[in-house]
Amino acid sequence: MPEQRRILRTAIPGPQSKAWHDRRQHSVATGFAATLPVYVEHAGGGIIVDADGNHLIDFASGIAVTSVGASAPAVVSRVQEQAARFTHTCFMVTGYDGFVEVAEALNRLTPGDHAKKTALFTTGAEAVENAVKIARVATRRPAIVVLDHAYHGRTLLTMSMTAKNVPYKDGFGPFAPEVYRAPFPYPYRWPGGPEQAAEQALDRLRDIVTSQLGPDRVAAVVVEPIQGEGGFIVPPAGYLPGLREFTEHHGILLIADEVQTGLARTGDLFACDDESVVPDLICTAKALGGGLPISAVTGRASLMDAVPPGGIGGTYAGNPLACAAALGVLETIEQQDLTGRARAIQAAALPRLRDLANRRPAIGEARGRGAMLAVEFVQPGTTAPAPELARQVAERCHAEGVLVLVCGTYGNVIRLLPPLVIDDDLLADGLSVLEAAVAATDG
Ligand code: PLZ
Repeated sequence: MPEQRRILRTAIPGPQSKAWHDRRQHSVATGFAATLPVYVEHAGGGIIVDADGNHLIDFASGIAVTSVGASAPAVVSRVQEQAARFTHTCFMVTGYDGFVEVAEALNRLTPGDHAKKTALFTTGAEAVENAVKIARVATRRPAIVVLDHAYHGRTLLTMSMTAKNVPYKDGFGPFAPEVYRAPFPYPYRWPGGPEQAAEQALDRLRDIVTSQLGPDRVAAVVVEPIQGEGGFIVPPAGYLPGLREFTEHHGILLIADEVQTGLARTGDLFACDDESVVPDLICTAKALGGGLPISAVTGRASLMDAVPPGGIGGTYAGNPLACAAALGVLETIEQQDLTGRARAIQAAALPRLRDLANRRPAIGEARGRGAMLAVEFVQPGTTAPAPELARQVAERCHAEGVLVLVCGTYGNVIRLLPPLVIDDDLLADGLSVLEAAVAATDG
């Protein structure tokens, strides 16, 4: 594991990274964004080492993927062992132990103690898309309800389910049909104030479903229990249980997209656990594979088995290397109590972010749960989004060797997603850099 200390040897990016970036400009499609154009040499714990030997503090985890670290010993050794046994068979052709073991583990660990089954895939979008396919077959209903600020992926269906136009949808239509949208209770921006958000958002959704769509045409409501790309929006207490109650009453499935929130990130194994909400289907990806591409749909056995053999699958779905990695991830989460570690990160960081929000008028709100934390930038004295300020603060952090990501429907939220294994000193150092960057930027 690289030395767990922020070290700047060159400007960021340094000459080696710049050379790689130059080659990239000539060879890689411009459609891929580049948050910070450094090129990575190795990574582990809370540190990313770039091609110039700079040690950057990782507050991104490759977008909530490397929760156990980018080179966790249990992941590395299991993947090495599996690679030497065999790399691929295609599970639809001939089976292997790892796929079954990951399915068993997810059936056991996901919310609810009913009979469950699991289907493995490769990406988060694929999990969400398959959850919709399963829900439509199981209910024989066409319509899907999604929410404002939602992010579900970049495939045609999941892009259609995603809320934000630029950059995800602009020019890529026409979109998939039978996708309808209801408000998400965004406490900071709810017109009636945060106390009203849960009940009023539920009222609108109930009205859309009953008076516009017809409940018996709606297969599922798909919800991120804490919204990720949309701005780390935590719904008020009562919203998710209210959604559960309403959907259940109408035989509408509740699909939790826990692609970003799942696997210990929020201080519980799943964000739904916080209010003991039991979805019918739950989508996981990202942290599940610790960096190897794997995703899953886990749900009620009766629903999962509504699809006949051959109806779902994929060449690489539940690839053996990715399954080996997932077993290493689950082992690491348990052995190192990473749910507890996520709560400890919240305890150390959220008070500092709240204090910063109190001191700096350009921060409208600090929020989040576990190691999924954020600050939202506004024009001082208003709630008008300040995306330019968020971008400048992020750039300063990058220049000082702290990798943060910007998100939000309005591009004005800086989010912190450190690996759960980051040590206390690195976390504290990274937060100090962020605090200084805000102070230097917001005038
Ligand atoms: N559902 C809740 O957060 C992926 C997107 C990065 P894939 N979020 C990162 C980008 O700009 O492409 C995500 C998510 C939620 C689904 C997905 C999609 O997961 O593995 O990227 O397909």
